[in-house]
Amino acid sequence: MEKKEQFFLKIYNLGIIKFGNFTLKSGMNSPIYIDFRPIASRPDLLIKLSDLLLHEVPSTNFELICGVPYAALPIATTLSLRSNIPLIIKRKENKGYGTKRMIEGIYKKGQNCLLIEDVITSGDSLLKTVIDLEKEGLIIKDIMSILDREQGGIENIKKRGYNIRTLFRIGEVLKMLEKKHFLKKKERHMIKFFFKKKNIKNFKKKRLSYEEKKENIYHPIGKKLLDITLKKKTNLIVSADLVCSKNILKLVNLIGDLICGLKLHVDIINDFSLSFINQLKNISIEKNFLLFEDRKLCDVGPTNYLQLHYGIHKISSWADIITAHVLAGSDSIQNLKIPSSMGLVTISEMSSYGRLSDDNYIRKALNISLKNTKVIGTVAQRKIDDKLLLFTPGINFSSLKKNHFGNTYIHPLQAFEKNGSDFIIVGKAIYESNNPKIEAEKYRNAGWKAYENVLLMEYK
Ligand code: 5BU
Repeated sequence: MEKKEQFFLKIYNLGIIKFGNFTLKSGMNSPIYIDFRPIASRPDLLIKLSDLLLHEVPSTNFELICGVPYAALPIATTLSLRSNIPLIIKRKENKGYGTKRMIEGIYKKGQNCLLIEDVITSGDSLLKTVIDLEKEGLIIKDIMSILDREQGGIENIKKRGYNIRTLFRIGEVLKMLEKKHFLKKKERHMIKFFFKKKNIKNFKKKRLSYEEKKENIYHPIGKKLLDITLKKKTNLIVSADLVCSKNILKLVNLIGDLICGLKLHVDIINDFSLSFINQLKNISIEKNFLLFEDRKLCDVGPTNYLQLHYGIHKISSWADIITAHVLAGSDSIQNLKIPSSMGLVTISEMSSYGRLSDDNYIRKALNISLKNTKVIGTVAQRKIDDKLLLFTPGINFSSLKKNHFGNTYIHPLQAFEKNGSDFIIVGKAIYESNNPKIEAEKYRNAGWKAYENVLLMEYK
């Protein structure tokens, strides 16, 4: 233990633990951020670390070593060099050209592979790697992590039948750092807070109610959408992807009472006119829902500005919400002169099959969204910061529709439970059905039930 302690104090001095307010990959907030990457620049410490890991591996019955990308790569490499056991490299995403392999190196199906993870929180990203390796026919029995944040990850992995061990546990190391007077007063305070939170539901991020969300959202349109949702008890936005204005009006008359928003693609409407929009606007006021133009602005700022305010659609004159990609960077949505009565919904991660956005892009898109005061929320397929509303398209009850015409579909329950959605967006499943009203009722009820279930589940 002494040896391990000494070692930890050395790596601590490299700045591997940071104190502040961080959002982790899983979407959880944390006052502590741990990053082992600086060790890559210290060969002496890398060697010590891999020797400690080798000493504690659950068994020595493995023929390959693999690190969870990217932080564990240099550590796994050193382990391979120290033990003379071959390394394989797991890619985060396939390179899209050449062999398109997800795993590089020499290996055979049926070989036993030791997996190395740096920090384990929920265990979700570790499980993704395990699944990818197993898909290649490799056998994963043993997993070694450097530090366990003690937030349920180890139990989660063990439950699935893997042997997992960790070199350090957050509780132990923080206590040790305190004992050795390595921590400042403020840091000690943060740790106390950390432990308090940790005892509640494994520090799991709880789902905020719509009422609580309202406190977090400053934009009037964001608040208005939440008010409507609460009043009408519906988080359903219907996507009326119809090409004839008469049919849109017909649909809206049927389902207007059941929705908090109506999503349009005005550029697909054959007989678009501002008088049609006026009629729609009147119904939206009468039935109390917002008009959501899914324009997906995606150009440089000045062009986005023109597309928003001019042309035959004059979107800014009637839409309550408009969507925009942030592919062109934060400035592209900065000076759009959006009316104060209109909110922006960014697209951080589409629901489409084979979407190109990776974790890095999504993180940057979410950051841009958080910093822009016009943005009320975003489209993403994961949990996001509570200061944004989360819109989820690609909703269908039927599992047969999992991958249909390039879109992927999930059940409303999954949207709320897994992704932390606030609003479900449903198109074809409603407007193509024989009875859109009944179908809209079903989706409305399912969306609301899913929301209530998640509230209960996490408030336990
Ligand atoms: P569907 O019929 O339920 O598949 O309709 C989904 C709607 O949401 C459709 O208008 C799409 O253009 C829109 N959409 C989507 O499907 N996925 C996304 O990531 C985004 C929008 Br952003």
